[in-house]
Amino acid sequence: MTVSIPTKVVAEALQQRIYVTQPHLPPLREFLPYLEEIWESKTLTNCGPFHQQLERALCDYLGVQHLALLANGTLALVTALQALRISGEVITTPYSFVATAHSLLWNGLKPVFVDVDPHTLNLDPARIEAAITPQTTAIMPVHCYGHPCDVKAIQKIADNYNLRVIYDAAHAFGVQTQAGSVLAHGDLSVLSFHATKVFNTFEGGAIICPDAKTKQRIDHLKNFGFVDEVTVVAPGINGKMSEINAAFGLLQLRHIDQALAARRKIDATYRMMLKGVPGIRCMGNGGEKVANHAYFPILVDSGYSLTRDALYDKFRANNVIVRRYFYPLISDFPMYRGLPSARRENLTVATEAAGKVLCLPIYPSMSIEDIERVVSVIKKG
Ligand code: T4K
Repeated sequence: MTVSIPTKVVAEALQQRIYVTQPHLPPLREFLPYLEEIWESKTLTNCGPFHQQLERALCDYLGVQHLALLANGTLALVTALQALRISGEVITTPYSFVATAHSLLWNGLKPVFVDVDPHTLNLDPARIEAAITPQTTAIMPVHCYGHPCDVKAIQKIADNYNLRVIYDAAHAFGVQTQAGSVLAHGDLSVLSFHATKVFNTFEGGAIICPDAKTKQRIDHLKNFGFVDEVTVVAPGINGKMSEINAAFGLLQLRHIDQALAARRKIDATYRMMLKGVPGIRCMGNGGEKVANHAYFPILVDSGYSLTRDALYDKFRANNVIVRRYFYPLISDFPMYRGLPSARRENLTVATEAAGKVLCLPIYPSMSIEDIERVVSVIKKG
């Protein structure tokens, strides 16, 4: 017996998967000379020449004074908190990747969740003061999707209450406001160079710091606390970036402007194609002068023909792997939901956004045909 499968079903199954992102990879042949140099020198790690070169090159590219490379963004967050000797309670956002709050738990700190602003989905400064207690020592906001936080308002509160500010800037590589690099705000900013990020070193991260002394402390902390062969000043971790990752970062820097330009074009194309689709809202710019288009979040409102989750399932059925960044909220995960600040009624804006958001695919090599395929799933409803 022959079973006939409708041609439409076959065609859909044969369509290539489109993922929410794909890492930007320069031509392999361009990486080989770096590898030859590593093979020649036999320096594989421990802050070797490529590591040092990348730190300098990133300072120049990003327009910041001091930068310490780390093995990934999570270790960079954990180390940043240690570098400033943060204790007690830290005010943070529930609307982020779970690593933001995990970095606090790894340091024995208590996260205090505060709701987000409905436009930027970043920590709402108007709600921070009410969450401050005598135990509060710091604020950890996130420049979510690379959209800048209200850095001025946050700094004002921090100054008034003598709090430190550590920005989780994992999404904010290259973002600039009118005042220059968004990474220059607060006491420290932390970047991620994970494979899924705008600038990737396979795995990697960095801490941006304002002075050489803090950078030196971070450099000690990421190397077990060693200052010299016989002196250990803190219970540091092994957080060093390897020479292979650093070399790859140097190569990536040669291609980054091209990659950012490609993202800009895709962002503009989506906005043009999705204009006027009822119930679909593209998240606006967060006031940045130079954006990095790290993500393309849309909000699925009640005016759309499907719920957010039904649209998510429909995408999957069409081999388009969109993601619900950031659902569930961090405050809903088991290790956080018992905290008083994790109550849903305390986080209504974040809860609503987590129920509406879908991040559409965006990456430099995305073709116009792929963009059209993504948009057609939405338009078919
Ligand atoms: N703070 C914030 C605000 C963050 O967003 C993150 C990381 C951190 C801190 C911590 O930084 P790191 O310690 O990671 O440096 C991904 C990433 O793993 C994570 O780095 C990122 N945030 C988060 C938002 O997204 P998943 O679980 O969504 O990743 P995954 O493996 O599902 O990848 C998404 C898609 O990307 C895949 O469907 C296909 C594509 N992909 C992924 C990888 C890893 C590739 O094509 N190649 C790859 O190698 O978390």
